[in-house]
Amino acid sequence: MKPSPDTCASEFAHAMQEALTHTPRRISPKWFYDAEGSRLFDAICELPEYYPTRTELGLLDRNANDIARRLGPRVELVEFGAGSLRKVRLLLDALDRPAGLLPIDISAEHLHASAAQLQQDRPGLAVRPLAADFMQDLVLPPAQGPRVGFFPGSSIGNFEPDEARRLLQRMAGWLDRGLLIGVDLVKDPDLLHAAYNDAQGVTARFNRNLLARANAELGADFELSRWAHSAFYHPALQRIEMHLISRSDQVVHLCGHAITMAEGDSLHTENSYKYTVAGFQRLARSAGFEPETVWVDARRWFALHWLKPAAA
Ligand code: AVI
Repeated sequence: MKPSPDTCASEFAHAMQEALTHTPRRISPKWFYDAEGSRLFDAICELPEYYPTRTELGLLDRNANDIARRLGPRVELVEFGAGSLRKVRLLLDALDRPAGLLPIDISAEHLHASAAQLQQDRPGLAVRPLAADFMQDLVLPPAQGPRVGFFPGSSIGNFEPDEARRLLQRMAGWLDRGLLIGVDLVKDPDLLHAAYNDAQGVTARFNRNLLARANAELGADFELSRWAHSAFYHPALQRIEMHLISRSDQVVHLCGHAITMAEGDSLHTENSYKYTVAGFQRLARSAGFEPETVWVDARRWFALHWLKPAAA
């Protein structure tokens, strides 16, 4: 497919060109999430090795009443990176007369499908989906009740700590009641390694989907079989790094550019930071929140933090 000048002027085209022509080669993980990427991420959440989703769902389920009491009555929930809306259903079941739900996600198609399904299941709830990148300027519609943020899945770990602080600061400005946020904990590197190198290769497909998306949307000619998935834990930085490694010398064409990659060259596609409870509380404090309660599973794999806005 020959790319049109329009597609080559898109933000994604710009991000891919920048990533491939600068060293170190690096791109934001937000570009994983086209419709197929969102579907693959949902499949990752079902994998036996990928413990965060199940562990967080267990925490929400076991502590739903306690959580609901702390969040308070008639709140409007704002879910960041909403995806399939599976987790927020548990919260909605426990909350006292929730005033509404504002799910925000970058993947419009996936968001609208999940929101329509939820609206059908809960006709009395005001569900107002917002397809947006909450890292960019975002204007929320007028609130329908005290606002509580819900940011599950440890998606905060996909931001660099400085970016994470800035994002939390912005959230503190939007949320008058507080933020419930899921954060993956520092743990045995073998468990982390397995979670990002699953036996069925779904994470590898998710990683390579970035290239498939560039082929489909930008007319690029990545040969997927010539790119290896690599994910490893960096203990000093407390993060999983995900890369795509060129398996051979090759030339890739993207929007009029011929880009040369040597065997072994890497495109860094994602970081997934892990935090201790105290480490995350420090970050939250530096962003204008006061950590209140934290729920942790018995194996200490995952934490759910309830953060209140710090008193002015
Ligand atoms: C969305 N995010 C929290 C996932 C994570 O674990 O960092 C994305 C992911 N990447 C590979 N597997 C899952």
